[in-house]
Amino acid sequence: MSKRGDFEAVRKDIAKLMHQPEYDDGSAGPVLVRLAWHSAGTYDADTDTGGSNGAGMRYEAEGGDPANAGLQHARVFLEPVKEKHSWITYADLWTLGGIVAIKEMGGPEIPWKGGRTDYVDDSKLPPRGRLPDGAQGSDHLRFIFYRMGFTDQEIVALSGAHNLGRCHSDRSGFEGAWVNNPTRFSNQYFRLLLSLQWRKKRLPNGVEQYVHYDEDSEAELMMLPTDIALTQDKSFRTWVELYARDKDRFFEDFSKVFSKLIELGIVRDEDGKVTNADNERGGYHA
Ligand code: DDH
Repeated sequence: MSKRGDFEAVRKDIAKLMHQPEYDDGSAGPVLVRLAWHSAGTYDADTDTGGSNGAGMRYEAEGGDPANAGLQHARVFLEPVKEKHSWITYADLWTLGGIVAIKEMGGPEIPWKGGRTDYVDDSKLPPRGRLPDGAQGSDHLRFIFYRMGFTDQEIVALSGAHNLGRCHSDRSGFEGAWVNNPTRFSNQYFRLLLSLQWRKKRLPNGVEQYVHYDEDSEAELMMLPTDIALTQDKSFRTWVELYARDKDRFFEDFSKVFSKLIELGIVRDEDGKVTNADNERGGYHA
């Protein structure tokens, strides 16, 4: 048990659980990043519903959304950290887990502040269907991400997270990793999007994705239809090209936009204190 509000101690314990020899590519990192993103990516700016406040994925309505299949692994990885630092809210822990994982995998430092609540406000619950569907194209990407208040540039920067981790046919129906080293954060995803020939492949389960057979590693790399859409849309493509040639710019923009993502729906006063989290019922102010 650490002192209430000692987020440094929590960060250290999250960093320690990154190495998971029995899991996927030996790292808990990618799935922790996806947990942070899905906890926040339900936000709707118009109705001010969804977002990371409330940690709604603990409950069936949100946790059982097929879009969240597999994220229980990330929640289980973090559970010992919650047990040890019981003062931290799940909403803070899940977002902090993502940014610690990105840093541990060689990514940028991402600004993070605590203060999210675990109180579930029924009037703020997101309906299912708010997270993106990889089988779609650029119209869908804009529909989903404009709803959260992101621009085309931010959509492309966020998509660079697909440099990490992999698809699992028993979770999303898609299969494989985007890059050869999926536990090292870089701009490789953008470089491969532009430099390789991607051909459409129908998997045995009927799902269609794009693949490239890499001779060096003798591995098949993959892209989702939504990833390929970033190269086909003029406005998106400009940013893919920039991030493919300028890794520092990608790191800088990714840091800003991921930080914006995990703050969606959180209102703070000038001292950074959250003003729209119900503390009485399960929240904690740093
Ligand atoms: Fe993603 N993502 N994602 N993604 N994502 C998947 C895996 C991972 C889409 C679909 C999928 C973002 C955007 C999109 C990560 C981070 C981020 C999988 C595979 C699918 C499908 C799941 C599975 O089978 O286990 C689509 C569509 C979009 C979009 O429309 C833009 C964003 C914005 C992020 C982010 O973090 C900012 C990560 C990391 C993974 C790897 C997870 C793992 O277990 O490994």
